[in-house]
Amino acid sequence: MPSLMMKSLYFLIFSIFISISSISCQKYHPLDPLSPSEFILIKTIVHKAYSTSNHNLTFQYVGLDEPEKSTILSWQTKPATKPPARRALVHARLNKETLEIIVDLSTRSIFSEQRHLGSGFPMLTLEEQTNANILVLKYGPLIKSVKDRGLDMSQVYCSSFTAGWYGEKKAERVIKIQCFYTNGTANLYVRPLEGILLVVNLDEMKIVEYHDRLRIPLPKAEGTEFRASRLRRPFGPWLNGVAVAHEPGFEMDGHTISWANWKFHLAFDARVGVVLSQASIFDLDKNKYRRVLYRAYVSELFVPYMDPTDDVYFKTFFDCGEFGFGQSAVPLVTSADCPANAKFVDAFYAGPDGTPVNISNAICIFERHAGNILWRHTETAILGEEITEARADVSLVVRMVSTVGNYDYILDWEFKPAGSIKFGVGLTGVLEIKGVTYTHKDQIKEDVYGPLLAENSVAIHHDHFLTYHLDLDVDGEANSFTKTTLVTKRQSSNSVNAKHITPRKSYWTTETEIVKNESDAKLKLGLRPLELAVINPNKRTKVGNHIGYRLLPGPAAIPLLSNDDYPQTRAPFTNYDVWVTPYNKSEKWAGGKFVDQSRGDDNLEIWCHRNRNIENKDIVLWHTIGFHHVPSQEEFPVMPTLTGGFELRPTNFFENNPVLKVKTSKLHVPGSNCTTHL
Ligand SMILES: *[C@@H]1O[C@H](CO)[C@@H](O)[C@H](O)[C@H]1NC(C)=O
Ligand SMILES: *[C@@H]1O[C@H](CO)[C@@H](O)[C@H](O)[C@H]1NC(C)=O
Ligand SMILES: *[C@@H]1O[C@H](CO)[C@@H](O)[C@H](O)[C@H]1NC(C)=O
Ligand SMILES: *[C@@H]1O[C@H](CO)[C@@H](O)[C@H](O)[C@H]1NC(C)=O
Ligand SMILES: *[C@@H]1O[C@H](CO)[C@@H](O)[C@H](O)[C@H]1NC(C)=O
Ligand SMILES: *[C@@H]1O[C@H](CO)[C@@H](O)[C@H](O)[C@H]1NC(C)=O
Ligand SMILES: [Cu+2]
Repeated sequence: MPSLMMKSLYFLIFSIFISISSISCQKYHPLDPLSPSEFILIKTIVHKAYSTSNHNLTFQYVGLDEPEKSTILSWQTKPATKPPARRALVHARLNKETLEIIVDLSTRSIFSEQRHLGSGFPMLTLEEQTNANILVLKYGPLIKSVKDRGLDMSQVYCSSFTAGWYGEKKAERVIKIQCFYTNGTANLYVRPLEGILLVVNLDEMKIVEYHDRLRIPLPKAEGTEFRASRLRRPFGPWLNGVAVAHEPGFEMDGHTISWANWKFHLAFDARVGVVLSQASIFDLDKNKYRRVLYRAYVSELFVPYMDPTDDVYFKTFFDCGEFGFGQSAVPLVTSADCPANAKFVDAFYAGPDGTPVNISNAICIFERHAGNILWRHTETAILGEEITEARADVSLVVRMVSTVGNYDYILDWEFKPAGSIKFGVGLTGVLEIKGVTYTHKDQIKEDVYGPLLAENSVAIHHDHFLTYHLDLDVDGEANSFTKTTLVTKRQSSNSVNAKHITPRKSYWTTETEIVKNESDAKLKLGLRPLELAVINPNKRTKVGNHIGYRLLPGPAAIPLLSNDDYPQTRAPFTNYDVWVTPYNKSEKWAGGKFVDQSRGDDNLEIWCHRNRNIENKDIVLWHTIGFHHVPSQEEFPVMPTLTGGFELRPTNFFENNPVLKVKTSKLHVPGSNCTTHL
């Protein structure tokens, strides 16, 4: 979705080496995100190497080129030895070409360089989008169109939208621009100047197309405001802020976080945002940490809009690969985005000139005391005694919010003492609005591609598909993926073996299959009774069950676009809710490496054509959760959060309840335990 130009004002360009001392004394981890000083070093090395071609080189993406998993794991067993080489992956544009450069920070040199000759372009920088949005404001034909509509140019703001790919042979790096009218509202996305569309060539920073097709009344500013300072009475309901008595009980050593029985590494990447690594859980019986998850992050977020007309059809966004989910992260607001006692972490990415940009308070970490029950039981059968045991549930949440133009995505990673990791997503922000002539539903006799939410304002139907990369290492790398089907069995009364005939006619039981190859692992989940797990086929509990983790899937939303429609050919990884691939360091992003204007030749679906063996291998689980979004009036002018998510939950991983012997501190708030009668 579009880049909001105002956003860059929040960011402070971080200048030079201040933080080095504080960083170098922290414990080093090979998966640590690139630090501000490392970004500066990368910039220096790249500029030196490409000095002949001057500094027109732009850094589109700079991220950690992580060492191979085997290298990291073997180094961790003998940390006194030399750590794995520290390298960065740079996607750069130079002279209208895309370069894929690997920089070696240890030797301060270019490790490898490749020109990308295939289809697709790298992630867009926020600055080039802002520049394009500002460039068009001086364009004569646009100024004339605005004047012709009787509007004031000083109230016009423009926003950029990736162009997608619709079979064009010629590959020019372009972006489409749509303009909006503010005039007293901060909610510009709901006031489109319908009919006006510009195309800007980003390599030349030149307007290459201009359209003014329609005259549609501008949706009203009235009723679109969301700033508390501009809203008028009546207000309500009154909500108490989040009161938390505790200091969050976690420790952070470098980027490694320990909390309750969990330990994990937290990193940040410009393209995908939060990256969790090496999550392990302490097992009281075995008196050691056991491995669960090697790496997890949102690898792509596909958002196709369902309006095939001239000014909208191209709106089929890949928020990670095109806009950068991490780059779009915003500073979090204490006591609203996160509870008052949350701990905040700053995040960094490379700006277009390679200089680090600081997103302050990009991530927050807090304990969630949601008033839930961890487990309980009341026993009344023992005469003369009533036994009640109850334990309060507490979890640790890592949160990030990414604002990709009009939409805000809240991403939560929640660690639970009982062994689950919950992945949550919240959708909020402003809907994509299309201006129409209609002011009442009864006037509409055609398909307008979404519901009318206010006069002259249609909110376009769309989807959100989030594809998570989940590299589980359940008690080690060698894992298998199992499908357990619940099947109905008939109980036959004349069965020869039936010793006791009961009146029951049926029951269900389980049939488990170890999935052998990639093609058998891709699944469309419906309402089928199916249990999915990643198990360690080489390890069993004392009573013989395979050690494993279950996937409790999130909302499944099978794509409704036809398979031959361009956006769907670029996002075939959404055709299934679950995929399993063997670990391969370079298969990181479900949408492929170069997603802007990609042509569907590099993505998760293509990789799986090899139909590799996945049994007793180091495997990666990919899970897509989806939302078909039919907007409603409550979502205007700004949308209350809609949430979804999924869970990884231990299944025969522990010998018994891992929180049986949990100790909780009881807080007593005076006057809080009063009882009334119903
Ligand atoms: C660098 O970019 C500027 C502005 O687009 C252009 O005028 C100049 O020719 C470019 N230089 C090279 C060497 O490409
Ligand atoms: C802009 O807002 C002012 C003040 O509310 C109003 O008088 C004017 O008509 C508005 N102009 C347009 C073009 O909406
Ligand atoms: C990032 O920005 C925040 C807020 O301005 C500041 O407190 C912090 O020191 C900055 N971090 C670095 C490394 O500059
Ligand atoms: C995948 O493995 C299954 C056995 O689990 C086998 O029946 C199937 O033919 C294999 N698929 C391919 C395409 O090899
Ligand atoms: C890893 O994946 C890439 C991209 O799919 C492929 O080109 C490469 O051959 C794979 N490497 C191995 C060892 O399978
Ligand atoms: C509240 O709980 C405390 C401690 O258990 C107890 O002493 C007190 O009597 C309770 N008050 C009420 C109103 O139940
Ligand atoms: Cu939506």
